[in-house]
Amino acid sequence: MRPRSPGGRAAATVAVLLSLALAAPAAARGPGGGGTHEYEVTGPRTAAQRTAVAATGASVDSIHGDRIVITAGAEQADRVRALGHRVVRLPGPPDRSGGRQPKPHTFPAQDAKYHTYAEAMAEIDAGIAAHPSLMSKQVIGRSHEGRDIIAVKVTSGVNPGAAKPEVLFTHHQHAREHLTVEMALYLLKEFGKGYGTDSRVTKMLDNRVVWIVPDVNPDGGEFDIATGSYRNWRKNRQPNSGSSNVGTDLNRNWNYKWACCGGSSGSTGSETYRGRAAESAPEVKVVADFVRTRKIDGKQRIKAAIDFHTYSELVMWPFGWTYDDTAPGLTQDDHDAFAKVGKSMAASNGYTPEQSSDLYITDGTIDDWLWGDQKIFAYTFEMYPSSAAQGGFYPPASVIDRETARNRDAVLQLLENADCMYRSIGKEQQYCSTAE
Ligand code: 3K0
Ligand code: ZN
Repeated sequence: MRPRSPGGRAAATVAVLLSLALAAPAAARGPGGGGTHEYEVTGPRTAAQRTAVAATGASVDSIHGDRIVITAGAEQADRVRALGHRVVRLPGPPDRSGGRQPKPHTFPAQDAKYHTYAEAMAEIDAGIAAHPSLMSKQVIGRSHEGRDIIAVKVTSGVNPGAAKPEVLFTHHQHAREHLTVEMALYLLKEFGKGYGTDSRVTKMLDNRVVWIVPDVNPDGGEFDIATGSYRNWRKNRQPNSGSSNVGTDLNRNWNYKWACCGGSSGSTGSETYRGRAAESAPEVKVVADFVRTRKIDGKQRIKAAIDFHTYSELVMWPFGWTYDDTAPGLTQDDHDAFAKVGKSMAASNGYTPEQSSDLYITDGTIDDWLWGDQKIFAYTFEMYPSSAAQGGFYPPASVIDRETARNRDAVLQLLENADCMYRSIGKEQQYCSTAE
């Protein structure tokens, strides 16, 4: 989501999408679907201009130079036009049926390698059963529709008495970003396989506690595939009283500077509807409550985090609510440590590193809350692909192995830095000299 490749690739977007989506199903219809579509918008070049586009209630899905892709309803698209931009509707999600009749509640036939909620839970249970001394599962709460939201704890029995620094990985706040669940399953597999065989993994699991929340938005994810074709759904599935519009954007519902700064919407029909209050979405409350339980004797055990999203291939750090690099609660040293480790992770996975607000202003995001409220070094990764032309939110299943493994080194880097993020800027003594 960054103006990093003006020209070539962007210019091809519309043409490739048109060819990709022949026979594509209508986007985001159905109960509370609201008739949203993706549009290519030509014109906005600056973060402020993109923030103005987002302020219409659209979600900004990718950015290439002065061309951006948004998801919006027809009225929001008109408002974007009124800002003076060119707006062209794109085809709906790709048809991956392979010519077969869609089967409700499953991924389309050609994407069967992606895991439904039930399949992901079953795979996780099997992984835990295979590595009972390394992994355990906690049900940390339930989604609006009553699905379990789980956290998997991964750590070895070595150093049992130590307060090991903890690292949190969260996945799938946005329903259509299914690749992020595959990322969680990949990490669990790697940790299971690598403990005792890979020295880096072994060292980390002896000295860290890893928490993986593989599916923050199970209801949204299931809704997205409920017809057997994709619906391009983003939010959760919580009804909004007095409105037929369903859902809250979970990544605008966190309790730090919620609704502060024009980075979310108060309209239920918006893709970035922030909810009626911070933590009004049960899924956000569940994860936030879990994070708060990790504050023990007044000290937050979780030191670092990654929240996985798609797409655009970015590594981002806070804040999203302000364009400024530093702000109350985010010092120059904090910023420098964020940027140093962020750039190093990006060098390993080939993503683009930047502050979240370089894209557009957001408020009520998980990263701003994790840092602003809990002082956890929290990053957002926007995974593959870099553009809509490569599949956007729906990359083919053939890329799952490659694109999850692509983040292996970055994840290990974060684990290695988590005990003292300020070591990365040569300030370990100043910030981490007492036992952390
Ligand atoms: O912190 C952020 O900037 C979040 C970016 C994220 C969002 O919530 O707008 N982008 S996404 O919705 O396309 N995954
Ligand atoms: Zn997302």
